[in-house]
Amino acid sequence: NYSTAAAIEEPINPGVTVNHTQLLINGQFVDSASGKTFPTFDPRTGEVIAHVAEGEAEDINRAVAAARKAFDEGPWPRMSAYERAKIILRFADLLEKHNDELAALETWDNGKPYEQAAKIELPMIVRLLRYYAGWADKIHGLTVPADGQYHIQTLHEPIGVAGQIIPWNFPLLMYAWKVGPALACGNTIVLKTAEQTPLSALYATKLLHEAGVPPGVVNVVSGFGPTAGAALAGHMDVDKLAFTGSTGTGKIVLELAARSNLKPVTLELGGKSPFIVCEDADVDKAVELAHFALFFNQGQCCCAGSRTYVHESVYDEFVEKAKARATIRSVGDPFKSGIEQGPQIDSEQFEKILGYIRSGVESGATLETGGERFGTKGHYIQPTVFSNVKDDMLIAKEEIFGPVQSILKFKDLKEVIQRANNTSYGLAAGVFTQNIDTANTLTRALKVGTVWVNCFDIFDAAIPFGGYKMSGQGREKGMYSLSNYLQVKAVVTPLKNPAW
Ligand code: TXE
Repeated sequence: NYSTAAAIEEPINPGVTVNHTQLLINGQFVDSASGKTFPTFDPRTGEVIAHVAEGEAEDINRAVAAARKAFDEGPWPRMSAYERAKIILRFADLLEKHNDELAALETWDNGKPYEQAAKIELPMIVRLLRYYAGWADKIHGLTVPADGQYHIQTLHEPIGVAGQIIPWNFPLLMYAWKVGPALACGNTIVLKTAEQTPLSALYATKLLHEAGVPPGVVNVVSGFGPTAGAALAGHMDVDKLAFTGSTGTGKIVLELAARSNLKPVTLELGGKSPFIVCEDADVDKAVELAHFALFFNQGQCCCAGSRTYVHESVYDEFVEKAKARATIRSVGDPFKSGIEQGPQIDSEQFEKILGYIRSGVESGATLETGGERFGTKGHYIQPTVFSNVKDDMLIAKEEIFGPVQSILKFKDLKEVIQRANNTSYGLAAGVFTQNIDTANTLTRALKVGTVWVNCFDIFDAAIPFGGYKMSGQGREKGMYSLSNYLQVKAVVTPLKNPAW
């Protein structure tokens, strides 16, 4: 709570050293072609953690060439799927072994609570890689009946060199969502990390090589979007692009892909997800879940429940309790045990969020609690709750990506469905009700890629994730992700002696 502000004045030592800051190309750590580096910062203090090699177009060219060679000539797509699975499983084992160091790097670079990184995210990553290792030797085509005397089969082949661009909010989890299915299908990869969080992917990919992945199969380039990212998206020799980030940048990379070689693109973009609390809800439970849905990861989740719609019959009680819950949210040094909320990722996001808070106040929403920076250093923001939010306010329309809950009132189901869907986003929704008919009505009516009923942020490896409308294209996780990384080849052979 706010009385702990003093606790952030003396940042806790992360207890880990940064050993890998170069680019990882063809199995080797190398400097960037230009020799340039850029700093990555500690969000707790704004101080530099390390200087990291800055990849640009020429480095992307080198990495793509290595990935191409590994795909066209190397063992990875040719080895038995079982051998590939064993390497992915060994990788998962090594991540598990280095759980605490990886979690510490993640917290240091990103600002998320260490306990969240170490006890939730790293285990999820390990689980997801084991899930995809399990798929590797179960990917196969079909025999297809057709008119005429033909034997027809489909071959499911890896697509080739996958370009992958990831954001900073879940650096290692986004890395795993991307590399897991691509590797299981036998592809090679060039992955560009977010400029705010380059560290954990370099460490993890070093472990992947220890696990036995051949050189050139996974190449990691740190660098900025308009240089390294754009070079990857627009590369003529990249066969597929997967992107997670903002909707604006999603449009740019889709255009770059189209203007270059028409590579297929999957996009996982922003959201403005409704969390709907119905009149029959247990208010205490709904408050806690809505709080989690919005504030988890400092509010930096693409699927954050950032429009909390509450039925008028329980609205006042809900607002009081949501305010009380936010007031006791423990904010502080993310390395400290029991801390629920650390700093925002960087000064840009910090300023953007404070700007949205000002806009909420100016547009007439009621600021119930919070609203200001927390402490005096770093990028901490007080858990903030607005009530009396109207659909046309900026805070109800745009992605804030911070610890700011907006509570809106509704009267009936038809109305809330219409309002929940009245957005260009369609990533996720939360539905809180005890009534099965209400739940069924809402889950079918909401135009979103995931509906969580009486739960939120359940991210099992097998559950597909992705958006309707401008929240994205395609699905990640689960079996659905495999098709992003496979080509289907139809093979047609005449049957010589069909009658036998
Ligand atoms: O995103 P960008 P930013 C949202 C969130 C946040 C806003 C801006 O609302 O406040 O986006 O964040 C790379 N060509 N999300 O600026 O720009 C970039 O280097 C190729 C939602 O960080 O989308 C990084 O690796 N690549 C989101 C990645 O794109 C480019 C997670 C994401 O950065 C590029 C993050 C270019 N021209 C932010 N420009 C989610 N869906 O979870 C940038 N990049």
